[in-house]
Amino acid sequence: ASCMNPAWRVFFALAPGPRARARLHDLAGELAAGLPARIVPAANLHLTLLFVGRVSPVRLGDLALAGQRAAASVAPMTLAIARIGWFGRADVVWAGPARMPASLGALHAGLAGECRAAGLPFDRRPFAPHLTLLRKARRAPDTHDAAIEPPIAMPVRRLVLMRSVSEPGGVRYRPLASWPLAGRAAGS
Ligand code: 2AM
Repeated sequence: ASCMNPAWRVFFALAPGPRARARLHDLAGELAAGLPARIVPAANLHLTLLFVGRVSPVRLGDLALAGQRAAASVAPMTLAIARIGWFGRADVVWAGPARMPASLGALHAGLAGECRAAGLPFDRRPFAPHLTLLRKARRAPDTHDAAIEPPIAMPVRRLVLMRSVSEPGGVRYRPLASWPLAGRAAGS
């Protein structure tokens, strides 16, 4: 019965450390000036690698194996968050890398491959790495498509499996598990 086995809404993500988180939240505040929009709380800032969606918690073991395997083959990296963008359909203002770093693409592809092999669902749309800064932004900020100067350095050492939970105060993301990026850096 579905009431005994409710689905969880889960996704794989990268979480900014405290310095990057603070800078991203400051940037969100600047971008929100004069815009009808909602600032994403600092604690909620993340970069989604693969959106899995609704799955039964009985599949957590499979998700953990997929996450662990994908993380094991990619080296730690520092992302340069260098660009501001706006998804007009979703009313989202975001920050992200200016170009797709190879290691980030490899992590996304690895996760997708593991989830496919395990028969786990996931969003198959093309990967557009971003951290959502503002929601319900019905206009683009003036700095839409602008560079972030200097870029925000976001060191990434772990892959995180997150659960999205709706609470009275809004959505909240709870880390369920995480794995170190344990691959060797290219050329080393
Ligand atoms: P967004 O920030 O651009 O909305 C939790 O919902 C996270 O998963 C968010 O980072 C969200 O991106 C992302 N996501 C990716 N695909 C999604 C989908 N099909 N439905 C909901 N969230 C999705």
